[in-house]
Amino acid sequence: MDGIDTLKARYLAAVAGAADEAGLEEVRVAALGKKGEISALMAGLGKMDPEARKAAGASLNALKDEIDAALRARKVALADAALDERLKTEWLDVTLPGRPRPRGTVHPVSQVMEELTAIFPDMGFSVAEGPQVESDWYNFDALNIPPEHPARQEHDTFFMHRAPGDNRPPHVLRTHTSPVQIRAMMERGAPIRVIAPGRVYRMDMDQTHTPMFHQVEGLAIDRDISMANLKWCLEEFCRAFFEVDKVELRFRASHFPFTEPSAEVDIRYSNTGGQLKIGEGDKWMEILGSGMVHPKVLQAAGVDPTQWQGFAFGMGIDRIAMLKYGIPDLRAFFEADLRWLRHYGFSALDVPDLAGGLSA
Ligand code: 2NL
Repeated sequence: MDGIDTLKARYLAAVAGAADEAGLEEVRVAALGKKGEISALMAGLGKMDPEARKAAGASLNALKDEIDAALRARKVALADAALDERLKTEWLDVTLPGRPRPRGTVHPVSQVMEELTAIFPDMGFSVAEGPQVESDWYNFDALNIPPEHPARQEHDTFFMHRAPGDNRPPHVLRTHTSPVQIRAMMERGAPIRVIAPGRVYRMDMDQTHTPMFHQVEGLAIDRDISMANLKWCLEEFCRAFFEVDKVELRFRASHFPFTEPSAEVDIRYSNTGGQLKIGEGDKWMEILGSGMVHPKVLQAAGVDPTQWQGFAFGMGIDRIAMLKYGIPDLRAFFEADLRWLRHYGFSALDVPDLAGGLSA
């Protein structure tokens, strides 16, 4: 048997040399475990005579305590070292500036869509949607647009391709959202109050036109709806939309196949050093087209024109979004990115050439 001092030196060295907790546990089991070396020595005490047992027992106990203490200390040291190692690799400089995250914004057209679909429903209108590919009946015939009308020419409207021998009725990309309102009348009958916002398509591309744009149309049919109701409704809308107390609208006689009489509607505004103000000043800007729904249109939609009448209007959304949010140029919607949208985001009504450009 090794002397106590030899044992002690061996186990303390083993403890000091243990590389991790598992190694440390091996040392513990070898020395102090049930079948460990020191435990075996302790078991042997019983066979000694009392004098020798006393001396050996005391020194074995002291050895056991010392190894035990060394194991605990080494365990703490290993845990500290492991933590130090982690802190070396996982440190965080809390003084660094934050990483910029890309910010999104709601597109002005989407924003205006949301505004429209809040304002009109406040006046009792529901919101309707419909297909963007329409039969030429819904897009044209039902709206009293005759076959020879220029809008029905191949170069103004996108016609769907038909294979030779395919005799289904022609379909087009809708040129306005009117067909949505025709469908609503056919499905729901009169009385009805509905708006139809959405994408529309025309073969047009220049500084102020794009082949796809957005429109909102409105329709109110009842027993005795008049142009007076139309005027009030549009004034209420403009007040809410442009966020001004007073608006003034001017109705100019016009012509659309689907309304009779028809009127284009202008809004009063001023332009002081490029700052546009709605509701004051001596300038007029066209914002929409409107009229009393033509009896033939009611008839086509299954509504009896001897019993019902009403108004309809149509308005370009891109245009009024540009006006409200001070965006001078359609290119901001297409070529541009968030920098443009952010730049123009909320600088409303402050662009010099917008009105002139729009009504041209
Ligand atoms: C414009 C003119 C207008 C309508 C759209 C309409 C719809 C039905 C019946 C009758 Cl279902 N009319 N819509 C009426 C007048 C004018 O739009 O210049 N829009 C930008």
